[in-house]
Amino acid sequence: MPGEGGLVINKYEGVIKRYREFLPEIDDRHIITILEGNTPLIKACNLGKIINPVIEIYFKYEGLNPTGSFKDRGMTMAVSKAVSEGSKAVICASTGNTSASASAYAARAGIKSFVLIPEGKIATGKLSQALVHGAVVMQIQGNFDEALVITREIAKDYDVTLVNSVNPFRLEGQKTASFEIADELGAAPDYHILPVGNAGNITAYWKGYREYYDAGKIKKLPKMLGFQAKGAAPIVLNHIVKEPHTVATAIRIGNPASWQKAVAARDESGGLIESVSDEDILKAYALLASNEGIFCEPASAISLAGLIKLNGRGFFKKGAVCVLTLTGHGLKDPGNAIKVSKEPVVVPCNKNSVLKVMGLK
Ligand code: AN7
Repeated sequence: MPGEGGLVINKYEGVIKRYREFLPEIDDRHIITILEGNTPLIKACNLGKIINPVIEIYFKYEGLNPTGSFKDRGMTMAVSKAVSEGSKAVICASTGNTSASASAYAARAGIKSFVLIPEGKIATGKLSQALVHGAVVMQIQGNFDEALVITREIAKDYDVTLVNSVNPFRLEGQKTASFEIADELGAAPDYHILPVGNAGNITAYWKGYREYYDAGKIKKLPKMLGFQAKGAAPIVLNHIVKEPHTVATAIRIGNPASWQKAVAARDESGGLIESVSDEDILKAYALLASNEGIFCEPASAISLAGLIKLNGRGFFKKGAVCVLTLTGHGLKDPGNAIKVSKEPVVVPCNKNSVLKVMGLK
């Protein structure tokens, strides 16, 4: 399309239009998009030296989606489908990001949103998003898993569309992240590393890679490496965790809805799902922000914590290409950033005092 001055502008119209041939059919007039997707794949430039100089590390920075997380890729598809079917309301249970995304896309579509979140256990930024987008926000006196049960029952019996990742359109949209990575690298990575909470995203990524492989767009498949927090690691432990706990509230989930699909992604790809301690999650979180200038939320930093863990036992061969999904933006959870950082210095209001702190006097 020619823009001003004859410049050719490639107009980006969101993930549905970009990857339409791989997605469920939807009429143009029903597409609800906030131009999600098209997020950068950023090559690590300093962490290699610190962690392992002979592997390639890339970050798929999903925090740069419109509501600050990967959920937007799935939400554009789920809400567009809901609208095309005449739905007037959506509902979800959420550890935070799904509620932020659902309420934003519902606002865009001009329909209602109802969100159930665990009381006191979601990051401030995410709560503010659901509220400002006009959702009816219900703080449940229970955890995510319990809220999801209630949500599923209501969606079954009433005229509201469930937009958790048990809605298959969510995973359809989310798989577009694999397409973007493969398009950009010209191949699949050797390893794809990501957090596992309700286990929708690992399922979606694996589906995306497989579909690209079947279409002949990539010649090999990656191994999927998923990570759960130690206190919320049902797949690793192979049993439901009744009272999950972790500083990474986004993945504080004890009974993932896509449990079996995540296990299939792990096994079919020849990958693994392991756990990492909160302490190591926070270390990776600070390491990433202070060495690469990339700010993600704690749950996202588990990708890097996982890579560091595996690297410590010599897991990666020379030249291995690793893509890490950074699922959500750091600004969603400023409290944790402040906790892991040095306190700001209080300085009297004069130049000399400032110079002293700067080490220049
Ligand atoms: C930043 O928002 O489950 O394994 O309700 O917000 O696909 O669940 C969030 C999950 C990783 C885990 N990183 O993805 C919700 C919710 C971030 C997240 C996950 C979530 P899944």
